[in-house]
Amino acid sequence: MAQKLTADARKSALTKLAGWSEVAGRDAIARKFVFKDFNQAFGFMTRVALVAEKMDHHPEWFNVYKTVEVTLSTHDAGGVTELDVKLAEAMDKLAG
Ligand code: H2B
Repeated sequence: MAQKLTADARKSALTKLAGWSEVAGRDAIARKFVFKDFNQAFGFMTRVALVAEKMDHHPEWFNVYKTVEVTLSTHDAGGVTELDVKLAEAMDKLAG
């Protein structure tokens, strides 16, 4: 099972993930993506869903129109692991 990152490792990973930040009061990272319109936002979610399913690692997310708010945490580990960092990187790439 993926191991929870130490606070230092999490902070260090975040320096390479532009736009992502720690969630207050929870061992998780979050980013808000804002697209041009709903079509772009939903297309992003569809592409991420395919990656997430392949990774067997899934985001918590909330969509309103062109905004997608994402929280990543590894539920099985009770905090942020390398899987969350990998999924965050994939999301950044897919967001363009
Ligand atoms: N996604 C996330 N974010 N955390 C998990 O611990 C997790 C997951 N576990 N997707 C996976 C599915 C697990 O429940 C299945 C059984 O592999």
